[in-house]
Amino acid sequence: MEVKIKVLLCLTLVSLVCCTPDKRLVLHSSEDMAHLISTLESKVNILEAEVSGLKAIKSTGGGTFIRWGRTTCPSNGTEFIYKGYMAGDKWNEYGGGANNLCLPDDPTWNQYVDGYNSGSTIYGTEIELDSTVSSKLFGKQTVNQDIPCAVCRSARASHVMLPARANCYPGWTEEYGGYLISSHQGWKASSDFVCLDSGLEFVPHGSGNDDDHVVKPVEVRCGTLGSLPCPPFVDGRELACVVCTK
Ligand SMILES: [Ca+2]
Ligand SMILES: [Ca+2]
Ligand SMILES: [Ca+2]
Repeated sequence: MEVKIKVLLCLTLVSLVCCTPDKRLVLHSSEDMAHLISTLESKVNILEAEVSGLKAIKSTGGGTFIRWGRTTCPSNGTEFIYKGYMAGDKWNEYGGGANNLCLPDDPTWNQYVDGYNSGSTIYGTEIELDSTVSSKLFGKQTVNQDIPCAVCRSARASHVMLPARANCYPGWTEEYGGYLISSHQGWKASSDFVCLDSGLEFVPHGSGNDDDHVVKPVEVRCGTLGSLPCPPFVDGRELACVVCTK
């Protein structure tokens, strides 16, 4: 079948080359025709190789995202890379990084000096929230539970976390949804706004009140209490979020 396609393509090209009025080519013998077909076949082979290369690039493309609060990746063709622990700054300390990290549960090391040597510090994360809010958002009590995370790869190259949305815009695929979280405004440590999965899992044995890196659901302030408009926002309402890919 492939050979037939090549021959048909060659003949088509021959007819184009031979019969275009302003580029008329006179073939004197069957050898001329054979040479032309051979040349065109070589060009087709080169083009096929280029197409294969482009297909390979496409198949190895894609994007990554962190699924906060879960140890697995969505079962929609998404690839699992690793799982671990949500980590960040201690809630009552200045400095450090303002972003959350997903530390793998199988760390490896370069050179090191055991014992604290006045470096920057990083801690595991727990969530604190009103018990009524916890029941409403997650369907269970989550106070002081430590939060896991998973890093996932989607063949869909673009990803976006939509704050204040419970669903993706048309044409996008939902990876997971939940609630926006960050640190509390009264604390020294900052924490970036990330999307915590509503099907929150807990780190085993993490229910203790560790008070290290701590996050809370984000409640929007609007109207007379802020510069955001009410509507569309509702003052004090917990913001949903969703991670979408395309
Ligand atoms: Ca805890
Ligand atoms: Ca706590
Ligand atoms: Ca509220």
